Amino acid sequence: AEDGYELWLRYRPLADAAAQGQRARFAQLVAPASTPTQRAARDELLRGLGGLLGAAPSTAEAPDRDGALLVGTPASLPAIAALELDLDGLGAEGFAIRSTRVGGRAATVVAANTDTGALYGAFHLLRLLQTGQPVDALDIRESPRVKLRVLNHWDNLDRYVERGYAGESIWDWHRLPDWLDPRYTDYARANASIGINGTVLNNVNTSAQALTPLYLEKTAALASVMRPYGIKVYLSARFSAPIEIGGLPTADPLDPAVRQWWKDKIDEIYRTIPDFGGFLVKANSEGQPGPQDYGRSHADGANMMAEALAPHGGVVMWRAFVYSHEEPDDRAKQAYTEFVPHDGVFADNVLVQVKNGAIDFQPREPFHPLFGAMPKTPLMMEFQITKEYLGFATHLVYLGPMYEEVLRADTHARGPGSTVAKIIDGSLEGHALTGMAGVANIGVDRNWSGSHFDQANWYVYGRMAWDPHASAEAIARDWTRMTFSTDPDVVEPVVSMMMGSHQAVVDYMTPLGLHHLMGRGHHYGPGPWVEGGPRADWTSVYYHRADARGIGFDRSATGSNAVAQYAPPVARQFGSIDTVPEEFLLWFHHVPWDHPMASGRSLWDELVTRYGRGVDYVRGMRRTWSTLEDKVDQERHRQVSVFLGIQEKEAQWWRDASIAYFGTFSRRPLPAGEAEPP
Ligand code: GCW
Repeated sequence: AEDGYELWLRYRPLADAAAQGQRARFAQLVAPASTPTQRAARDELLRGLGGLLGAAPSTAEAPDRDGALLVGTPASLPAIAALELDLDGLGAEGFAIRSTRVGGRAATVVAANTDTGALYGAFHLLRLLQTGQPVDALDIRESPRVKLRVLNHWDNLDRYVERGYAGESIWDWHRLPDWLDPRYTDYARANASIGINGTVLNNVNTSAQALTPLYLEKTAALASVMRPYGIKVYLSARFSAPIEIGGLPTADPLDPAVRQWWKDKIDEIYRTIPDFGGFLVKANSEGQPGPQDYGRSHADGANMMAEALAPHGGVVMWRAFVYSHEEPDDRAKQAYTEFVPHDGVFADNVLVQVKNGAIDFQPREPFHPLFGAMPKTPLMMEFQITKEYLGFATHLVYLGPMYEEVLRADTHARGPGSTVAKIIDGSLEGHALTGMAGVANIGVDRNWSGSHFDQANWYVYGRMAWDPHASAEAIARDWTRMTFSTDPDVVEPVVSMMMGSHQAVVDYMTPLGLHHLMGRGHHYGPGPWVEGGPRADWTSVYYHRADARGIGFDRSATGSNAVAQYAPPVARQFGSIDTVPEEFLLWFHHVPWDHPMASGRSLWDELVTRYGRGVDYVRGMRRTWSTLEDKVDQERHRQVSVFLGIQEKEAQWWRDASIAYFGTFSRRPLPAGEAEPP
């Protein structure tokens, strides 16, 4: 059934003519299979080539005919050693793919320095075939530009997934460690196919239970499934674990007994899981315990763990998504205020993990001011793949353009061209330890992500973690070809739907720099009127500040001055109402309703127009998708159609509710052609 379970690894037969030629080119597979990773590569090629070409290649120890495919390392395969390829510079995870001749016969070679590199090369070759690229004269060298490419599961041990819209957690803790669900292997294959090499199994809001021996056994079992695919497991660590499971009276990071407890715990973890990746920590944020509970700093907390992890090669990923118990003057400023003073103080194996957006994964945020402001500390990007603020799993929103926009943003930290991507890949400040995290959208749903199109967000995240300079559109094209069809009459309309879908959701939810206007708590649907409750920054009115004069959060010098956290050229650009890009206008300024916009319309008219434009885009996607009825299998076509119907209703809901509410402040009529909300 076309239920989406196979993700982008469907390996449906290529069109006949193409398959004929490729079958001869890949008639014989020469790939060692004496390690688990080698077997994973060989099995994937047999499965993939068998599916795509209609017949799996024969296997042999050494090439003895035209059309051999050699896969391995100089150490694992003598025929590859004999080619004396230049594999320098490919590192431990890169690969080369070459069309060449071996013993006078035509051959294709996938070569790497390690088994994992060869596995990545195997997936790359399969992708070329799946996407219909020419494979007759290959000369490819690829290696990842980011070292730690990690999924963050916000999965609780009882299988509830925080902000998860694809069913329960895939980690079946109750049946672990004995029962290894085959889904774990498919998860590892999918991740390896896009280069993801780490997974944090449990939620950042975690219980200390995850660090008890019982759960370490279960984690070790999962690690054994991930290992052949080059994936390390990590755990979120609760800062107060020494109290909760260690029986100590304190978790003060400068207390010797606490330090000893973490050292012993970490030694125990590595006895159980020798290649354990390390810890992810959410501390002193949203009520989680942390070093500040003892008057210590984030660096004190992170370094304590880092010191114990270092001898084992583990890292600490310390989150910068922090906000305090006290109400802020501007929550957007807090991470910078708390972290910048510690630049240079963090241990070598600490990365600070910074969310995409100083507020919180909004449909659109300007890049986080920490990027560029902590040159001595490796900063990780934390993207959210699950769509907490973007319509959950029913709205079709391709996040590639959003990731790309942020990665290409110029921090000016070292002059023009200091993009966020260059901070993430370490090239700007010369960091070797680099990373990107994506909050997973994976659950037990048959299609893994809750909708077919949300698989694309998992996919593009992985591809951009491998190469933060990659193009969202090129990746969308690959994904569409692998997932739906290589027919250009499918690919072009689907890619074009995807590419405009992010701007559309921004338009119908939070246009022109508005943010955090979703319903309180669940974050689904409009709630710009939300006020009251325990703290100001848990309301919407805090963020939009609409009044009779205008709308928007003044973060310029006349307001919270959050703009001053950016490098001077950026601060100047964002800080002036005349130069700030319109998409961030209301993020940085409180703007009069009559303010003239680039379109010639007033701010109010522009706002209404944007809301309407977002709804129209969704209608357009419905029309486009309906033309593909004969070109996409019925099962998937139908679900996407129904979901687009939900999205249209809800885009309209967003528009009407927002305009009706903001109109009570603007007291202006709707511009001509924009109907009254019902
Ligand atoms: O976006 C908010 C979410 C919380 C989440 C928190 C965080 C894991 O609403 O559910 O908690 O961010 O990132 O820590």
